[in-house]
This record gives sequence, structure tokens and C-alpha cells, in this order.
Amino acid sequence: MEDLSKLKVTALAGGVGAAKFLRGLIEVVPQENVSIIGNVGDDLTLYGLHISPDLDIVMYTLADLVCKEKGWGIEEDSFNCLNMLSRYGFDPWFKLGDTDLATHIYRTYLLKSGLTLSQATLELCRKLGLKIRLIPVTDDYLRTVIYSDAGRLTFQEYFVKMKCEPKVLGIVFEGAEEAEPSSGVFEALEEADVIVLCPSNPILSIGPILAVKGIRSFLRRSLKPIVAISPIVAGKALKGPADKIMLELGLKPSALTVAEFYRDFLKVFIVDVRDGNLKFEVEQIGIKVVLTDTIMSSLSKQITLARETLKAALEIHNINC
Ligand code: FO1
Repeated sequence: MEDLSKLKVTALAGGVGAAKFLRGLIEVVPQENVSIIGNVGDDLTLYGLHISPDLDIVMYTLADLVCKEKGWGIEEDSFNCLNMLSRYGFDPWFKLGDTDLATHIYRTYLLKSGLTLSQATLELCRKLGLKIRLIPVTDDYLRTVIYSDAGRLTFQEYFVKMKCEPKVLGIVFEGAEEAEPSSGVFEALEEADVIVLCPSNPILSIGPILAVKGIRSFLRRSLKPIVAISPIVAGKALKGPADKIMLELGLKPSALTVAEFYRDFLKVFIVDVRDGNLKFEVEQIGIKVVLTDTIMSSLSKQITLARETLKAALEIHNINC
């Protein structure tokens, strides 16, 4: 078995599940060897501030600042600023804590000073003591828009304001066709020994990343071990609305459906032991399945899942070489 700590890993990530997996990964592989291509489809502008929730969830989790109970925001944050804004007449539907606000203020300041989102993200990460490379998939406009029975909604309006209640009729990644991948994206994919698709919502979190020019075709052509972890266990999303949305789009919520999303490039799929009955069907579409416990309820489980994932990727690579 190769020394896992020497591997260069590039991960596609969005949301809380991804951040938990990555928290385990940085205990297995040094931070300097980890590149993370982050979703920006969830980004929003509020009170004139640029907010990148999926980048911040990764940043805060890896810097051990995240509110563990919610999986986003800062642990023990206060909400004085938001309370005051609500006195001024704003609807405080998006819960921005006082400490969290500093990140959005600094990011917006950097963007207004002429930095790209990638450069601003690098600055934030380094100031938080992180050595990972967190790369927004694009510096251009890219927004996930939900068409629903309540009309056109931005991602956060659907997800937070309306609590995922509207029925989803369609999803569009606005700007994806024109958006250029940010400068570090292909470098990170080319340098990687292993490419990981984190246990994120394949439609809402990984979907916007794969929609950016050239990324999906790079993965299709790549001979590298590409491994994904299923975010669906026993027909239920571990977090978020992936299962509900799949049903509304006429798909069966299952690890098999996730595998279908990635079938044109995925080599290995990490599926929860509770879904052992799906192994045969997934392998029929040409993807090797490794069964393990994917519920990341503690740091030690996050580490174990990261280790299992890298081992599975290397095993398939050695078989194919
Ligand atoms: N999620 C919520 O469910 N409610 C919120 O009010 C909320 C605020 C928020 C503020 C900053 C941030 O970085 C994330 C925040 N999230 C909130 C999480 C976020 O909406 C989603 O988890 C992601 O966009 C999906 O990955």
C-alpha cells in the first residue's frame, strides 16, 4: 500500500457533507497536498456583501471554527448586527452571525479592491491559518436558480427562506456556459494523484462545478482514479434536500441515481454498507463499488472515511495500470 500522506488530492466540494469529509482528509494528507474546487452557485449578495456559503463552510470547518451543530456559520456566534438590521426594517431570513459577517466584509473589501474571488479566498484561508488550496470553480458569475411551483428562486431563497418547501420543476446554473474556470482549477486537476467528489448533493452542489466549461470533459478524458462518496444512504440524503429534489424531478433517491449522474467519468463509488444491495446494479454501469460506513458522526469516522476513500481509489488504479 502506498503512503497515503504523499498523495496529492483534488476534491470537488459543496456544503456540509463535503466539509466534514475534508476535515477527515486533512488528517490523512497534509493540507499542502489538498486542493478543493468549491461551488459558488449558492453565492449571494446581501446588504452589499458578497457571501460564498460553500467556500465558508469548508474554510470554517477546516479551521475548526464552524458551528458543529448546524455545520455552517461560526461556533457560538452572536447576532447583534442582524438584530439591529431587523430594527432598520430588513427581514433577517439569512442568519449572518457577527463573527461570520467579518468574513463577508473582508471578502467584499478585497473584491472591491480588485482581487478576484479566487485571490480573495486564498487571502481568507491563509489568514485563518489554512494551507489547503480552496479554489472557487469560477471567478465569473455562476448562480444556481430553482424554478419551482412558487416561481423563480435563487438557491438561498429556495433553501433557507422557503426551507426547500416549493416543488422543484427545474434547475438552471445561470452563467455556467460563459463562466471560465478560475485559473487554478485545471492545474489542481492535472496535478492530482486522486480526484474525489465529496459526499455533496450531486445536483445542487457538484452540478454547478461540472457545468463550468471543460471540467466534465476533463474528468471524462482523465486516466486518474476518480472516486465519489454517495451522499444518499438508504434512500435518504444525509443532509439537505437531495432526496426530495430527486423525487420531484422523477428520479429515485438512491446511491444508484447518484452513480448515474457521474457514470461518464466515475471509476470508484463509495457506498454505505446499508446500501450493499445496490452494489451489483452500480457495477453493471461500469463503476467499481466499495462498501463502508459513510456516516461521519465523529472526527475519527471522518478520518476513516477519507482513508478508505483514498485506499479504494488507489486499489482500482493499481488494478488498471
Ligand atoms: N443555512 C440555513 O439553513 N439558514 C441560514 O440562515 C443560513 C445562513 C448561512 C450564513 C452563512 C453561511 O456561510 C451559510 C449559511 N447557511 C444557512 C448554510 C447555507 O445556506 C447552505 O448550507 C449552503 O449554501 C448549502 O451548501
